[in-house]
Amino acid sequence: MSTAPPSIVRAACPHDCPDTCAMEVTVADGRAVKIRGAADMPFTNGALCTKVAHYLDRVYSEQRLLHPMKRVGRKGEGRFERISWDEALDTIATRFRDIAADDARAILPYSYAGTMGLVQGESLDRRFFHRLGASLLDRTICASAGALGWKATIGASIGTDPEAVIEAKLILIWGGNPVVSNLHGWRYLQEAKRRGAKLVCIDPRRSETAAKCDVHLAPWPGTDGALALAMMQVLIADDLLDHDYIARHTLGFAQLAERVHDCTPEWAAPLTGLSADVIRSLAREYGAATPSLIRLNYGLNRCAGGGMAVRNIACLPALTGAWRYPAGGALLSTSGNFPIDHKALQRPDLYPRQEGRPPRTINMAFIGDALLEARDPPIRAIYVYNSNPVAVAPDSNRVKAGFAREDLFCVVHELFQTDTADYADILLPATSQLEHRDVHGTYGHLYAVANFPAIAPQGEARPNTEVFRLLAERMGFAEPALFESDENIAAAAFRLGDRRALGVTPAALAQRGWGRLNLPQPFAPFAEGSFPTPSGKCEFHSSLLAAMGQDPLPAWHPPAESPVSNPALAARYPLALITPPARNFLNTSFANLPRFRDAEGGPRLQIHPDDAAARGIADGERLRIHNDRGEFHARAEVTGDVRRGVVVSPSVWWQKFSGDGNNANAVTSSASTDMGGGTIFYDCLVEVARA
Ligand SMILES: Nc1nc2c(c(=O)[nH]1)N[C@H]1C(S)=C(S)[C@@H](COP(=O)(O)OP(=O)(O)OC[C@H]3O[C@@H](n4cnc5c(=O)[nH]c(N)nc54)[C@H](O)[C@@H]3O)O[C@H]1N2
Ligand SMILES: Nc1nc2c(c(=O)[nH]1)N[C@H]1C(S)=C(S)[C@@H](COP(=O)(O)OP(=O)(O)OC[C@H]3O[C@@H](n4cnc5c(=O)[nH]c(N)nc54)[C@H](O)[C@@H]3O)O[C@H]1N2
Ligand SMILES: [Mo]
Repeated sequence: MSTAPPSIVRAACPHDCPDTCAMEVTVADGRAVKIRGAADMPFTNGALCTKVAHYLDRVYSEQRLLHPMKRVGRKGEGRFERISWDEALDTIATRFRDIAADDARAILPYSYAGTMGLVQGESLDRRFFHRLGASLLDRTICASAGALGWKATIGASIGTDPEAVIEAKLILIWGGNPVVSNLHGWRYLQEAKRRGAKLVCIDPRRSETAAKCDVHLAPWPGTDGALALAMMQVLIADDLLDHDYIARHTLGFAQLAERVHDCTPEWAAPLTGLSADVIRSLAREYGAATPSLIRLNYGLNRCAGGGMAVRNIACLPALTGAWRYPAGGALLSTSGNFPIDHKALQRPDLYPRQEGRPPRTINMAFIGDALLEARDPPIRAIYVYNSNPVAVAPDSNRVKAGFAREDLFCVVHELFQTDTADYADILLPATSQLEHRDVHGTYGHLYAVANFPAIAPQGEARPNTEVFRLLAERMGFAEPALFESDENIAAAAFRLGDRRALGVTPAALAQRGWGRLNLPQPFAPFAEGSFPTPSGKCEFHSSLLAAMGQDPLPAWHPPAESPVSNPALAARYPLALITPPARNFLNTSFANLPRFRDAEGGPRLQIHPDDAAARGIADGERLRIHNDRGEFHARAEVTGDVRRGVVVSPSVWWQKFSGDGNNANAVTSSASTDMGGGTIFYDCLVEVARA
């Protein structure tokens, strides 16, 4: 018995993906009955990916957490008992007050990109913990190395307009797998191919994307920096340069030329595992093509030299002048185009100034070490939201040991009972994107997208912002900034009136659901130089790195774990493991729901036939993948899609759905990248045996 005609509500895909789709939700009788990509938003183009097309599975899953709970079992066991919101909030406020009376820095917020929304991801949460004087969190787990390498060279997270790439003639897809992780961006790359562009994929394995490109080059993981240096050497030696662009728009060319003088293809060949001929022809082809584009992604920044690798690659288009063309240049992220006032959203000024208590920052990537080893003060409470650290952080045995500390007070705010939730003392139910207000920038295109609640919260679920308003009240905080409404935060999230202002007013954004940034179309950001670096030039010689006391020039930073850089370790653990995003998961989101688990078919390990034969491994057998840090199990997929010496396990599985209670992060390393304090997930030696 329908009482009202169905209505359509505008929404934004909240997930950590460069595509940030605009969506339309059909609601009938208070229930969301259909979700689809907005047809009028150019980048979304009416389509959703295989995951979010089934977002209603997630919203209405019987696994949703529907009311607050407290732990009754052991930590990690996952046994809980229902309590009221009042009891949950009072418990948290009491514990926080007790701890803060000694030193509030013993309280740690822990969040990442469960939602990329500016309201639910970085507003009242940050304001609350700033006001409390809690430890600050350095959010490094994904992109901090590459982002810094890019920034040192280009100045900000700005690059080629992803809609302009269709006119490119040569495209290097480098350390990314857009068919899986940037599907809407892939549509434009494919259109370029249809118009005659040659696509070259640089990836240690034949990914879904590599299979659709004209050429696939498979370097050893973590060696992209050497490949890019050798390309520069060839461009310079063969004079495939745009001298006018270099003279007017770059800094430090002479020093760069000297630095790469000996980085010949013959030098790079044994490091990368590619032949000198292949490297030389790649460089020559790159130097000759106009316009040429590099679509890089963060896959290549998850290694010890990840920051410098991105930096070296970012130098290439300035040498050839590819930035002159809207379709040329390079693209890592578009996020720096958005006029977002992070300070106004997050209000770091609320942090109390206390004698002898400077703010303390914890690197999220190494949360296991922090929980087990941090002193002055030790971490006594952790509040996790928008993240699943027990499953996604490296070296998970350490992470689990940290979360298992009996004296640690742990709050988890979640939609589902994740691996992390199992360690909570207080577990709070969170709303899905269809149940709260938000507004989004993105890192993969040039449109802002708005999100409106389509349905009432499921059960007693509450948005992040609402929980922080309630906690602020219980803590006795009085600052109005801690109680601002979601609507007001959304309306003020984008700075209006500056050069890169939104092309629409907040009212129009709310009405239409999306709006393109006020940038020319097509947009060639550095055609006339004007790089957002201190010098205004593309900095081959980086003033930023020099000021940080680091090598100011492009350099070779080898992987931490490889046969060339660490032969002793490789003698025991000869295979390089990479664990890239699985098509049907979004990090660990979706990986608990049957539809997506079935589609992935269980944890698997791709291994080359020669490596399998040497270990007596047959296709389909259960394997134990191990090193000194730990082990996980997966089913063998014997395939020529990976190069000899490299094994691949699409990720990130929930530990509790993996059969053996571990996922790939049981073996990944918690060493840090060369810059930005990032993670080295794909820089990891293992051995493999039949389980
Ligand atoms: N379906 C799906 N989409 C996603 C995600 C997901 O989990 N699932 N995750 C999202 C997130 S959080 C992010 S950060 C983005 C991007 O996430 P990224 O981690 O950049 O992942 P991909 O774009 O899939 O690119 C990874 C590719 O890099 C390759 N690779 C690994 N190591 C190296 C290396 O050393 N050198 C080179 N050249 N290649 C290497 C891998 O084999 C893989 O094919 O994707 C987002 N989109
Ligand atoms: N081995 C390996 N490990 C990896 C990677 C890899 O490629 N290989 N990728 C790394 C990368 S790139 C990243 S970005 C990280 C990602 O790590 P995370 O950002 O932790 O991503 P998810 O695993 O998706 O966990 C996000 C959680 O937030 C919850 N959530 C969503 N919306 C809300 C909300 O509104 N409120 C609250 N309270 N919770 C919400 C979701 O239910 C989900 O459980 O993982 C990293 N880990
Ligand atoms: Mo990420």
